[in-house]
Amino acid sequence: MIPRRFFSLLATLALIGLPLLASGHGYRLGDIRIVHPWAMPTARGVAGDASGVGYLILKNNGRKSDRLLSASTEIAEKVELRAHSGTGDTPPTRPVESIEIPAGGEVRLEPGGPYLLLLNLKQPLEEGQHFAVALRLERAGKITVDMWVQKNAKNSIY
Ligand SMILES: [Cu+2]
Repeated sequence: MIPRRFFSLLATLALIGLPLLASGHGYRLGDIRIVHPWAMPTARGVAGDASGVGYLILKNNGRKSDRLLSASTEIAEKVELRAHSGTGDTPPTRPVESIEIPAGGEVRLEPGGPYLLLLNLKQPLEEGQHFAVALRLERAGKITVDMWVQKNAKNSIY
């Protein structure tokens, strides 16, 4: 017989464990690891056709570089890959054809860096929600990841 205390310990671990999992979910696709896809909540009162921004880290354990070619989600009309062009305090961003993931390295889509621009959202993004995003990589192929809506995951997980 398993003592009752064992089960309450499991319950406690589950309570502690869930937030950790939620803040650090990840995926593996060939040589690529995709770490914690997340999106900023849209501002309150913003109409459903607003834009959103999505972030994630792509790590490449392989010997060849790969490239993120596209992303798509049912909740946005279109997803653009965006990167900063030029230098300075607030360099402008522009759409790019792809985002390179160097061999043995990583690219961080995060505030201040490259990002996914979710155009014409069908619904506002509210903290606590999550939604599916399909990613296409040149070498590794396709994967669908779960993107979490959070205020600022950058400070808590990276
Ligand atoms: Cu996560």
